[in-house]
Amino acid sequence: MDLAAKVLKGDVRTAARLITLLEDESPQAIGEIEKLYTHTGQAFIIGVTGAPGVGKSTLVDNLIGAFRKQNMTVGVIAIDPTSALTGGALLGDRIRMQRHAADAAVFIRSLATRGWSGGLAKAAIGAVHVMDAMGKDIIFLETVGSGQVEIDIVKAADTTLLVLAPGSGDEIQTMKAGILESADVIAINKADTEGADRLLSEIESMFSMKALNSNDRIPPVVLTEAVNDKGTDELASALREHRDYLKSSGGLPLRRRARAKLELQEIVEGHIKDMLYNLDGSDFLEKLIDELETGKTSPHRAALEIISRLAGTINQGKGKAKNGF
Ligand SMILES: Nc1nc2c(ncn2[C@@H]2O[C@H](COP(=O)(O)OP(=O)(O)OP(=O)(O)O)[C@@H](O)[C@H]2O)c(=O)[nH]1
Ligand SMILES: [Mg+2]
Repeated sequence: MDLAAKVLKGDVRTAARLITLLEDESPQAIGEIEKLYTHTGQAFIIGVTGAPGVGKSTLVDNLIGAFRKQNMTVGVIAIDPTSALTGGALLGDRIRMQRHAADAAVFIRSLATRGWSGGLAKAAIGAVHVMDAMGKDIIFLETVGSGQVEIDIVKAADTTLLVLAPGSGDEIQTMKAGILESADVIAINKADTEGADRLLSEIESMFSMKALNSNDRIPPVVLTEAVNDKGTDELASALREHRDYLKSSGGLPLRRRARAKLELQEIVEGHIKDMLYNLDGSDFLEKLIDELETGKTSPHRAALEIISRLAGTINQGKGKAKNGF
């Protein structure tokens, strides 16, 4: 039996293996994900983002408990952007979510890519497909909201949960632009610590000013104490309400379209990067560089020549990238 067929039957070990192949950007993974693609689209995907250490994993662990009480099956993909540098797995996240490790209906996976940062988004979306095809009802995608790639990943979710915590001073100011705007639900975690109320009123006044200028939906803000499992049910309800809102407002297909677009862009970029990489050191490229040096061509003209050459390669069917998909 192929990997995809086993994943469709819910086989966790095979799913884990397929995600490893995705991380390694293995060509075998391409075919398997292709077979799974038509079986996806059922899961509800929740992106969880926020600064390092605000309590994302502890909150997700609590939310798993809340959704399991309703008999929903859950997948978790925890992404660590730093692991792309160290190549290491994210032990911290798995330890925080240990409570559900023995539950067969819960599948938790940390993700690290070793290649260029774009590979991270590609592997993350691939891992979502795997968990979706396995039949998980809810999929959490946890990522630190620091770089553009991580923000893109979270934007590709159905619902984005932004986690804030008091204590980091200019928390809101330092949030990467775009994150606050893409939040559908906000949790102010570590409500047991100094400054949570102040953070709450800052956020509320910010959104009430915004509300005067637009008809946008104001995200609900929930106070949580993840270490004490407090506020979990309220947070789970806020997430469910957003899902219902997306369904009733027609916003869900738009989000899914945005996700399909992101995935498509990642794939195209992957192919093009592979082709450029293959050109490196070739006579064609060296000759162009010679011409640049001697002023026979301009960078813009040389770039267009490269592009038309790549297009020609694709037409001849030689452009099949080794790793891209
Ligand atoms: N006081 C307090 N500490 C908390 C709370 N929630 C989480 N913590 C602690 O904050 C630390 C970080 O928690 P994590 O859940 O790992 O945070 P994270 O956002 O997933 O961290 P990264 O994945 O490393 O970005 C841990 O030591 C938690 O025990 C809370 O509600 N109150
Ligand atoms: Mg974490």
